[in-house]
Amino acid sequence: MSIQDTVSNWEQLLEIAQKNTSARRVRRPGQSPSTAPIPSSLHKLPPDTEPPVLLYRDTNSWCPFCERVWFALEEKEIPFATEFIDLTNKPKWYTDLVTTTVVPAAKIEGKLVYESKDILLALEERFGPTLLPEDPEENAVARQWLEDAETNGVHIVYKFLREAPEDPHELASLKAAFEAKLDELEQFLGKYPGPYFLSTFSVVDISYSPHLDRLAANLPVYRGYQLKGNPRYPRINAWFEALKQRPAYHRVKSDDTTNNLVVLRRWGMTPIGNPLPPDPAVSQEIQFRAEAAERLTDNREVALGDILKNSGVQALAVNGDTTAVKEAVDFHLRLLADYLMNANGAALPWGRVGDKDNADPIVSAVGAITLAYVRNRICAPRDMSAGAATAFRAAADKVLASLY
Ligand SMILES: N[C@@H](CCC(=O)N[C@@H](CS)C(=O)NCC(=O)O)C(=O)O
Repeated sequence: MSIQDTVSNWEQLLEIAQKNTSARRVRRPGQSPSTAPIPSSLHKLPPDTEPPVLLYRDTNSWCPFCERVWFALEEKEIPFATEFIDLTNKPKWYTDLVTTTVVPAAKIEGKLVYESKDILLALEERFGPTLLPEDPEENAVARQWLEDAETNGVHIVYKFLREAPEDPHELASLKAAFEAKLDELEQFLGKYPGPYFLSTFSVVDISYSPHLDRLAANLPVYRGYQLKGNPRYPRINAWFEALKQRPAYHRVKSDDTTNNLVVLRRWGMTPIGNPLPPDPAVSQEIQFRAEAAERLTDNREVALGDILKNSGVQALAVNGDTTAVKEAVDFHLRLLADYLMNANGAALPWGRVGDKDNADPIVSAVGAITLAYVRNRICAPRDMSAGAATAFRAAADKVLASLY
């Protein structure tokens, strides 16, 4: 029996994975990103009808402002289409269309709107259920807090993360300004009953969520500062917990590892902790494992091409023949999908792969590169949901540990 036969084939893997998850994405051959989520309410549209909203957002799903709009569309269950804009090479038609040239922008029943706050308000005007309080006084507070979220979210809160003054006094004063802002958010959260900013979930929660999520992931790793579990911010922590109850949030949110790698890649910041921290609660839930396996299996051609092109693995080709390298990459991807589907829990039930004493060192090396590469490359929610990405990375680590 060849080592290839020790693992399920792709067809078997796709079948079992799809039985265990309802998550589906559309493939986008030759495009980036190579898959796209299907809005949860698209099925509500009569056949051959254009969705009422077209959202322009970034290709990598890294943009917190795009996340706001996506979150509102999912919360309000508005069917929408997405056009991805590559921010490293913006198409001329986009910069001609949107004068600020940034994302997000949206066409709402054909009318162009940009600036995330204005898009949220435009969606409120046109579609229910409302995410603004009906009580006039509370409504006025909501609109003011929405304005505040612009400055709090970006200019003040991110300064402590991004600016790294040499002078410790300057850093201390950035930290003090940051803490004062969070203290103010604590106060806001205490104004109305319940865990949200207002008496019900609203656009204010939506506006803060992408920024506070990113900060909660980044600050421990880049500034040694904990937001989650910090007794100074009990209401912010209760608010994080309340968000977790919302299905729309899970569809659009990222995970801590993605958020930390983005900071490293985009801003070149120096981590003082591991930017790939173990995720606090590695999900063993079968639907997340199945979603991860289904994504990998369905999109394996693109994953294989990406690994061959960008991971450096081709350097292991003997005499320039890449056939064996390709086979070994494919095999290890299958091993990963198989582990996600068939091995639950801590141990690899099928033990170490093949006969260790006679293992081909190049095959093992290709496997190690493949697994390390995909673990760092996967990006939520661009490629799969945050829960699935967490399960994916944990599985990649486990399979990697079984190679040598
Ligand atoms: N105030 C804007 C900010 C949008 C924004 O900064 N978008 C960034 C991505 S996170 C962007 O498009 N950057 C590309 C660029 O500046 O060229 C909003 O709320 O919509």
